Amino acid sequence: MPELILHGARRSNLVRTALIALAEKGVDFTHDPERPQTPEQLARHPWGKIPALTHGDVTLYETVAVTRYIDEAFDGPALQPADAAGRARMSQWISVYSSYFDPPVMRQVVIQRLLRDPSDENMIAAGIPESERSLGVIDNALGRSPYFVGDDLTLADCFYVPVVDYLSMTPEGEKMLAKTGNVTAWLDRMRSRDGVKAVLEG
Ligand SMILES: N[C@@H](CCC(=O)N[C@@H](CS)C(=O)NCC(=O)O)C(=O)O
Repeated sequence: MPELILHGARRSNLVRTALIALAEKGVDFTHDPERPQTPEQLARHPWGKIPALTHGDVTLYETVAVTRYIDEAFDGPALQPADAAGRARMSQWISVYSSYFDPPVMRQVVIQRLLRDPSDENMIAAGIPESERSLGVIDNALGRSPYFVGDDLTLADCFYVPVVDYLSMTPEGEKMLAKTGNVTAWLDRMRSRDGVKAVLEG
């Protein structure tokens, strides 16, 4: 079996998504903590972003492709629902994540508050209404089932948890999460899983 390598610094929320999928699946891999935009990463990803994955002659970028490969190419617990409706709902939540959740929550609030010095206060303030709206939508969904799609963790949960975990470390996030009890209960549920915990605390 060729060596499976995940490329990308663990500070990235999307690298964390892939690391959680690997941990939940129980797959052996090597972690290459590559930074974005290096010549090596540009050779794997045309936009130089992280994560990317290599496995023998397979090279993949885009987290949705990377995580689907992790789930489908290796033995271990299934990270995607078995039925068509469940798989479609999982895809819906991953698409919602990319289109409506990550841009305001991660890019505008979390990155500015936790990683930029000085933070762009205007960008944070502008990101709060859409962050609240997106959190409200996922709060409703997580009031109906313990995970995004039913009773079991799927790839959808792996996308959201690194961002919600980071958000909880910001004062803005603390206030928003105080109003979304289903999201905070889900975050506790996720943090209690060995695979998730190892990545978030690693
Ligand atoms: N659509 C890509 C987004 C990847 C992405 O934006 N990764 C961020 C880290 S979370 C990154 O590489 N940022 C650095 C850069 O844009 O140069 C995916 O799903 O993998």
